[in-house]
Amino acid sequence: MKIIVAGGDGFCGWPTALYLSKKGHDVSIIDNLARRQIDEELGSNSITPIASLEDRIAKWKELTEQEIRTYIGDLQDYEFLKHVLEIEQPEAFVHFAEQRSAPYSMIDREHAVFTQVNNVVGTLNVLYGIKDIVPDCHLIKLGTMGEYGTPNIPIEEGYLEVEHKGRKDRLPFPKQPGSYYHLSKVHDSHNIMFACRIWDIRATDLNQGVVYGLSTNETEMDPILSNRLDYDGVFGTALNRFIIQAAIGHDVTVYGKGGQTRGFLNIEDTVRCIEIAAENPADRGEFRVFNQFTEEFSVLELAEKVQKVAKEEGLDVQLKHLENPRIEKEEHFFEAVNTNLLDLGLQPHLLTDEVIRQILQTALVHKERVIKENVLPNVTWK
Ligand code: NAD
Ligand code: USQ
Repeated sequence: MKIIVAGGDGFCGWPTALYLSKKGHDVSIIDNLARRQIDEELGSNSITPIASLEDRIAKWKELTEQEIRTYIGDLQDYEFLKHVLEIEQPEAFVHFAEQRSAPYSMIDREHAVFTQVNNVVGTLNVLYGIKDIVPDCHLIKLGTMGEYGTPNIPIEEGYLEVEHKGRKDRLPFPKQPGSYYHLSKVHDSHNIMFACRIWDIRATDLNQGVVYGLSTNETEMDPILSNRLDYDGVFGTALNRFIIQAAIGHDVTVYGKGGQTRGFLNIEDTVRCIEIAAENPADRGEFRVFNQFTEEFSVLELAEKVQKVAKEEGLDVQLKHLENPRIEKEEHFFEAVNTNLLDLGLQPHLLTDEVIRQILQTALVHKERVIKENVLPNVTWK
């Protein structure tokens, strides 16, 4: 299958591009390298050293004889995007290429505007590009579980059967996101749903939970293929960040009470979920929603798991409840349906102590690279 992976230089996109290429798909990457520039803006880095995209691609070709073509450019630039779609004629367009940090979007007005313009305009351009150039192409769009927020009822996959004043309908599940970043995903979902309805586009919105881990079989083939692993207060996400904190002897930073519960999945399942979506495309005109996570944990549960494994490795790690820099519920009901991907064959890699140990070992190898001043959160919602 001809597949474009937009955002293919990023944390989820890079391992996905390699996995799909290994599976024999004809893969090309679009990326404007914005994430590498944001590292410079924030004075931050990935704890794992990451090679340039050029070197990554050359190494992949050397090891596997598979070619991944790259297009360096911005999805907001419609002429650029049109050019790529005309050349590639993709059957699937996997769209990871967005600003994905909630704290980054909450730094100030400029960062909120950047996040929403980058994400919403990029996705609108992809929708127009599919309509005008490759109308049969399947859009596989990365959304987020955070679109739903934390309602006091079980979260369904995209839609809710509602009975109101004696009438029934299947309506989009209510959205109560918790940052300008998460809101950008809601705006995307609405735009995609509308485009499916008016232009007969086929789309799958993958409402992904928090991703942990960093390696897949492909990224482990050579250090040049290593994936990025974020730990700072802006881009580091709950479990990965806690493990790196444990590796450098930092307190594990539980925000507030730590009862915040989210869906989580291993990066090895992210790549497989994309493959499943690509191999089972949505119908023309269908806006399909899958909740892409495998397990639910509270932040405090994760912190305790990390503390336990770190202790077994001889590391004395303390948990610290920091004043929560975000505005969010710290004790709440959370139960979400995730059966669509399982029904299509996803076999989850669950979170075991061994998985935590492996990430911890990688973090210990590179712990000298951590910039300690970046570990505590410095962006607040207030
Ligand atoms: P990332 O920042 O590591 O990767 C995103 C990539 O997209 C980067 O390489 C960046 O340079 C590129 N990009 C951003 N804007 C672009 C634009 N306008 N044009 C071209 N390229 C652009 O992020 P990630 O963690 O790999 O996340 C990928 C996607 O998955 C995002 O849409 C994110 O919202 C979603 N997601 C991530 C997680 C997670 O835990 N990491 C969880 C749920 C959903
Ligand atoms: N948290 C802590 N301590 C920390 C970091 C986070 O307690 O040191 C808490 C947060 O307050 C929040 C929860 O952990 O309650 C999750 O935060 P996170 O930073 O791990 O994840 P989030 O900001 O929601 O964003 C990440 C990705 C984003 C993706 C989202 C999936 O950056 O791209 O969309 O996970 S989800 O959370 O399901 O919406």
